[in-house]
Amino acid sequence: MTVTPAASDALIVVDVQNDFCPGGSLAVADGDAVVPVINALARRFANVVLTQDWHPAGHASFASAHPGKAPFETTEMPYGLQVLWPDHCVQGTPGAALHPALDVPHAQLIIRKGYHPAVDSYSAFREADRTTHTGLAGYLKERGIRRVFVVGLATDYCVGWTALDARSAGLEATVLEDACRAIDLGGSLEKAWAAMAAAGVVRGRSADIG
Ligand code: VGL
Ligand code: ZN
Repeated sequence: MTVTPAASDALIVVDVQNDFCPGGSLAVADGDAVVPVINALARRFANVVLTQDWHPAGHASFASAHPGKAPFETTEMPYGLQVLWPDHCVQGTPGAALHPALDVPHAQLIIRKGYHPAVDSYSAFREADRTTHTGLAGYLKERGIRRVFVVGLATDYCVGWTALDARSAGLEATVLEDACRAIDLGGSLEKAWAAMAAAGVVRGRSADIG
C-alpha cells in the first residue's frame, strides 16, 4: 500500500543528532544510516517537523548527576522510573547539533525538548512527568495536521514515545521502521513496538510513501 502525503500529513524527524550517531556520547548502532533514508522521504512531505533533544548541563537524566550511578542504570524520580544516560545533547554543544548530512531545508519547526533540568522528555509532545506539554499538539492542530509519520532516533525511546503521544493527542500515527534505529536496552524495543501496536500506531516502511 502506497501513501501519498497530503496537506494534513506531517513528517516528524526525531533527534537525528550527532550524539545519537556513531562517535557520539549516546551512539545508537547504525544511527547515521537513517540520514539518507530521511532525506529522501522528507522530499515527499510538504510538512516536516524536526526535534532536538536539548538538555542543560547537569541534567537529571544524566548518570553523572547521580553520585554512585552508572549510565544505563535506573533511578526513581518524582515522575517515575528514569533510565540514566551518559551526558548527551547538551545545549549548544556539537553533540546536540543535527547530523551535518541531514538535508531537510523545508522543515518548518524544530521542537527542542528535555530542557527542564529535573524532567526528561523522550516525547516531542509531553515531558516525562506526563503533564508538561511542549506545544507540538497545538501547533499541529492549528495547522490542520491530522496524521503524522515518525522517524529518527531512537525507535524505542524518543520515536516510540512521540508516536504514542501523537495517538493521545488524537492524531493518526505511523512509524516508518527503516527510517529509525533503536537503543534496545533490556527488551525496550520489543516493549515499544507492543505499546505502539496497542495504541493503534501503524508500523510501516519508507517504501510505503510514494
Ligand atoms: C533519547 C535517550 C535519552 C532518544 C534521548 O532520542 O531516543 N534517548 N535521550
Ligand atoms: Zn536525552
